[in-house]
Amino acid sequence: MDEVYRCTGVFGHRMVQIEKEEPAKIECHAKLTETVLVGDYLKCKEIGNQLYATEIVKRTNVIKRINFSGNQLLAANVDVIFIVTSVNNDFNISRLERYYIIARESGARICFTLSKCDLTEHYMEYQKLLKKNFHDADVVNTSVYDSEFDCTVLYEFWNHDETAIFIGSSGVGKSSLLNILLENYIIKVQGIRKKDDRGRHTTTSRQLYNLKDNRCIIDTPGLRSIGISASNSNIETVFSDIAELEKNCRFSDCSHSNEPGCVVLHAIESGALDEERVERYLKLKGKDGLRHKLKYGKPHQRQSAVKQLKKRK
Ligand SMILES: Nc1nc2c(ncn2[C@@H]2O[C@H](COP(=O)(O)OP(=O)(O)OP(=O)(O)O)[C@@H](O)[C@H]2O)c(=O)[nH]1
Ligand SMILES: [Mg+2]
Ligand SMILES: [Zn+2]
Repeated sequence: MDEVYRCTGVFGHRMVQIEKEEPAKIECHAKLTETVLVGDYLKCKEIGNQLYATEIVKRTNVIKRINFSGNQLLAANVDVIFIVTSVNNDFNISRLERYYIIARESGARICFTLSKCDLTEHYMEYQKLLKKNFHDADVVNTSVYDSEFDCTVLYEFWNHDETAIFIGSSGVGKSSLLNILLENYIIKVQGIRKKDDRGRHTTTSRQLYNLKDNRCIIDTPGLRSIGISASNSNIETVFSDIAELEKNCRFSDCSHSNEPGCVVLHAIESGALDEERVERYLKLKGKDGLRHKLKYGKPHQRQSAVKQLKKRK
């Protein structure tokens, strides 16, 4: 008879870890041709004293990005996505927009997790920046080194019996947060680079952990690239103000370069739209950037809000 087990780790192509009384590594049966993901529920069968994964139970959702070889599926059956970002030099709105777009596509609930809030007294400004860029987003402040920031605040977004996942660049402190939730320092963490606060890709594979209250959490390695299809409708969700505005350009296929009646250029020139945001929007849509198009050439050296904030510490 088939038994169903959760996949907690994937090793190479055919070997998966499942959650029995003890974690166990088993092979995929030849008839299972689809790639197994962390978080999958697997039908397993005993054949000649050996347990094999034979089938993947229908997934409720998947998280995916595009990489050089096409769609890459990262995890399955996830209820809550914590997009982790630290309040230091590694804070990068463009990267967060990409994480947010892939997170939204999965249909899971999303919560931005500002990590390392012990590092700056301006952490609320980082929170404001996130709320400004991601309208209705939930944002929490955490630190594993300062008890003023209680990391169990994450439980407000994540119910019993649900699966959550940490995504975010290398070094933002995903595994450190998980060690706190596990109340056990079992996951390796490593210092970040001094010059730019980037991580060292310490976690190298996705792994699902069980917390004692029946919540599950998947730790992931920081992604080196977050590819998104230019037709992903969540681009318009993140940049809804620009997407709305450009409908009023005189030409429906306006490239916002030098067309008469371009409301996007007008909004940039009047200061109503942030030029860097428009650049990021066009880039995600696979279009040429604005920089070389603007009538007044390269914009004056206005510093972005993020740059100003980083300088303040
Ligand atoms: N100041 C401060 N440092 C932290 C905090 N959380 C993590 N760190 C440090 O940040 C560094 C990276 O932490 P990790 O937990 O390994 O980061 P990660 O996101 O898992 O990184 P990858 O596994 O490479 O994706 C370590 O030196 C941690 O001690 C925090 O709340 N405050
Ligand atoms: Mg890690
Ligand atoms: Zn236009």
